[in-house]
Amino acid sequence: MISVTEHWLLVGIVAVFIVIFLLMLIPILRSSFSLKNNNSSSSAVVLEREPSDYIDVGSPSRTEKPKKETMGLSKTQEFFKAVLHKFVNTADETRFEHLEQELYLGDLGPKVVEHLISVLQKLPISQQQSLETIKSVLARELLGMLSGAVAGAQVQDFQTDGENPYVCLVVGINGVGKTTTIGKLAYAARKAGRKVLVAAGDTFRAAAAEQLSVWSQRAHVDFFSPPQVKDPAAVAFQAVEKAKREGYDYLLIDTAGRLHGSHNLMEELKKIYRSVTKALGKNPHQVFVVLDASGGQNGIIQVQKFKETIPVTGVILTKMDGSSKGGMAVHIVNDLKIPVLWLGVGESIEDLVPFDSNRFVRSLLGGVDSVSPS
Ligand SMILES: Nc1nc2c(ncn2[C@@H]2O[C@H](COP(=O)(O)OP(=O)(O)O)[C@@H](O)[C@H]2O)c(=O)[nH]1
Ligand SMILES: [Mg+2]
Repeated sequence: MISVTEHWLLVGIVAVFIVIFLLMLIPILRSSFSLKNNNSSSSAVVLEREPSDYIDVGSPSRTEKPKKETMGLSKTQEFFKAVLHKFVNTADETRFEHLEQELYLGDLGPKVVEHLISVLQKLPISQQQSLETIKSVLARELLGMLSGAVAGAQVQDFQTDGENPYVCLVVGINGVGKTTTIGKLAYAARKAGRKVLVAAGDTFRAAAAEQLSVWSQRAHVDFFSPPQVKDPAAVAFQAVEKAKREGYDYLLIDTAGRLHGSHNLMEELKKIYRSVTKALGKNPHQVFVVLDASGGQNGIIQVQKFKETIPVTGVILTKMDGSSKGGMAVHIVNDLKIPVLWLGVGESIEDLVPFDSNRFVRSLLGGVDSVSPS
């Protein structure tokens, strides 16, 4: 039997243990509570991020780095890999016919495909069956074709050659990614040290200016959209005047993109072009056509139409991340003699990669040991 004193002593010791145990639980409970809170407000946190946070703190694009390394070409790479494997492993006489048909599906365009087939046919049979030889011969030929219209490095680096404001018109049909691409370009140009202005020349859709305004905030650049002005040519004119007056280095003008078949759109673009020329005292420095890479051959027709209307200086291929039609870039450069300048590889502000023919060809072919000399 224990005495009353001993009984109370035991109760006291148990009570002390309970208190210590509870004190140890507090930090654990606290951290799990705050974790829950963070989770519930994570979308708000993302919206309020500074652009620099997109690089440094767990941004979506950081986790998608390989996409940038392959220039968004992983789907295109898979396609070409399967085609070439099949070719080198088939002894059948019809394999060139099959290869030709499959390369057409790769959206390289008929001229490019015919040339590649004729070069491969001239190789000795033993070399036709070596995947490495085939890849290095194709790499040499594709690089040659991509040198037909070289993307100016100074354009990709946002150099203005002392031409301020450096004015870029961004055109393309609806939904290809013009506004998104302007956001990405503005962000990259600002990071390159330029003072950037973006102008809402798409007055056709009410939400278009708002969308560009959001991108300008994300990119931390200035936004221009004069209220009540419905004529896109007048917006462009006033934007150039503002850029001149306020010492902007870089002006990006968004435009509407109703169907390219629409006569009105092309007339409107001509008018915008003339308007910029008038305000600037010379032609705009760049006219970028934005193309959705998943559109394949249809995109080639679009570029041709725009080229007939205004002097196009470069193409930006978007949505490469979801497309196996990266071969389009070769078609554009080789046949239309227009450089491909950037590739859009996703929906976030950093998902824009400067086009580089060496990296492009290596990614397309899934790596090349050496480029065979001609
Ligand atoms: N996956 C992906 N989506 C893109 C890319 N560029 C644009 N988009 C999406 O394409 C859609 C249309 O873009 P928007 O800029 O409004 O096109 P616009 O009508 O030509 O101005 C939007 O949902 C964008 O997020 C890209 O490179 N990759
Ligand atoms: Mg738009």
